[in-house]
Amino acid sequence: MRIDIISVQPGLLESPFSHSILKRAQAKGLLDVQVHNLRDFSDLKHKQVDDYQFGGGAGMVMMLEPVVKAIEHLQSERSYDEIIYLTPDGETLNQPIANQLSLKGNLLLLCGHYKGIDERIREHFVTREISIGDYVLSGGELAAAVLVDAIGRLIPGVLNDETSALFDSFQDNLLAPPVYTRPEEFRGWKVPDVLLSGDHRKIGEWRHDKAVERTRQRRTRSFEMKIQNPITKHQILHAWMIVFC
Ligand code: 6GU
Repeated sequence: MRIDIISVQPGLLESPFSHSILKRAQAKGLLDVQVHNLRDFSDLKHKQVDDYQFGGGAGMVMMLEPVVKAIEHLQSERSYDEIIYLTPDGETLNQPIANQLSLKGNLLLLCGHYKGIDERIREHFVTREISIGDYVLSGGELAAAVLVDAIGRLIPGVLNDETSALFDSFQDNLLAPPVYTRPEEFRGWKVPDVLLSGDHRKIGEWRHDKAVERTRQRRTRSFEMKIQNPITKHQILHAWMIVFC
């Protein structure tokens, strides 16, 4: 998968993709992330990319021309499955969206800044608008990093144990169950016996029950809808059996 990112703050995107899983994904040739400085596409003397908004009011708007130039330059090199504008008023990112985008070939991400981009870019180029939550960041870069991480780890071959993404929180509409590692006891705090029992069916059931309990406690509003899917429990148990038995 290839992801191009257009940004006025490319420095903010220097390190998020150079560590751990995303670094490995790129080293393996499964993911290629390229960041482009919007200022390189400005024809103005001081590489200006923002301007006052028509109608007045505080706050600058990202100019049409440099953004169009950047998009069309990239489009001349490859075609994009989606041109995604990162903006607080976009649809809120969730696991199904990340799953869907991880199946694409080429993505172009456009990071918003200031008051946002000229509306005509949204009308004529942008195919999808994504937010990472209902709070305001100073720019779309950190949101783009979040999106690339959520997508990148889902590309087949990126995670060591390909099945592990299947068991993430949200993939089965449930939050993840608690996890433990050594030592078995610390300051008298013990690891639940069932996890040490070696009985994988019981462990699977315990994990499912804990996941349900956690989802009920922490996602009360959406819980009823999620747990009403009667095949979920069966599917999860089945998946655990495949992995461990
Ligand atoms: Cl995508 N951009 C900005 N500026 N703020 C955000 C966001 C995006 N998502 C949540 N808050």
